[in-house]
Amino acid sequence: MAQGTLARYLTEEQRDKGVITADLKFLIEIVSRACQAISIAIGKGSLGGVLGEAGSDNVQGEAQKKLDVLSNEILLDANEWGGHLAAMASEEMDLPHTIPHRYPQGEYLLLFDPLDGSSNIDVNVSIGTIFSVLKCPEGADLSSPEAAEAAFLQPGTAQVAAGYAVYGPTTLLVLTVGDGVVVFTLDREHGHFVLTQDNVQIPADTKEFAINLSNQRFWEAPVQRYVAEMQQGTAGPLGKDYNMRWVASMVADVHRIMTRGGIFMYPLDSKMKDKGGKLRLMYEANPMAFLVEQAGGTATTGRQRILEIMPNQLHQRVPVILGSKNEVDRITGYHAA
Ligand code: P6P
Repeated sequence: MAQGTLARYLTEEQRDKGVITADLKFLIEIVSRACQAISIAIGKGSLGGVLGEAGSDNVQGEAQKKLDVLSNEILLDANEWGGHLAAMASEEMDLPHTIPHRYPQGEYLLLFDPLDGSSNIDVNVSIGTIFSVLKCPEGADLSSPEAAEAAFLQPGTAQVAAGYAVYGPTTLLVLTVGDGVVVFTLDREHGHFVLTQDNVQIPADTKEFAINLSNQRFWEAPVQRYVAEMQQGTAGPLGKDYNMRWVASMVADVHRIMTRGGIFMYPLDSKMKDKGGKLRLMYEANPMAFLVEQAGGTATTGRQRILEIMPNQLHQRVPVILGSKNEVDRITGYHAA
């Protein structure tokens, strides 16, 4: 495996393989540096005065943590001057952030959940940053934040890059530019990300599932059936004992699956049927689905491939079932039965 840094990997993808442009290379490097800054802020915890509520709500109506707001500002400030972006969109902002006229505009759209899993911040459990990159359509109307939303409404198959940083015992950056999935570990001493895993492959089978069981009474029949069969273990139709994990931080649960397989489910349930689901399509489901598929896994809503959903609004929510191919195919099959 080529030992090297993020800069070397991106240079090889751009210069040697022509997979990405110089601007996309620059964009990803900028985002990685923002993730380093977020990692440092998180690491300070109480000592940095960054824990607790910010005293405001986000567009989702959720109380914002101080670190949610800080992480969002770090990503906006890091990216708006570079000349590589046409606009940005965030879970923490109702409307897109258009590039101030004092800076040149670029060809890319950056979407992010600046700090996913923030309910875990104050209890010191892993959280993360999720990002997705699209190309801005030719002639898009970016004259105002309201007008700019339309430019983002592209299916997940249009992504040119996606990744997440997971702020755990170590800070990792997991990335795809459409050429497989690679993992970088933050070397805090030298201040850069070092390539520590390339060609990530999710095992097609697993004995581990992730779901919030407290919602069981709200699930649809196919999910009830599938989870019940896993709970029956070797005595049941699946013929094996399963283990369960639920970190309640999508980045942490997905990273476990990227590392050793598993199936993650936040399915549609009667409690939130009118909202369309819990997780957001554009900056949670789509980037994670791109990464999972690039690592040989599958990602559906239970009824359709996530990456093929045509979005109709920026903060749209969708059901998410992703991970080990044979397990995701099974429960997706139950939805079709
Ligand atoms: P619940 C975090 O708020 C998040 O958006 C995902 O990171 C996580 O998978 C999910 O919500 C947890 O939801 O209902 O278990 O708290």
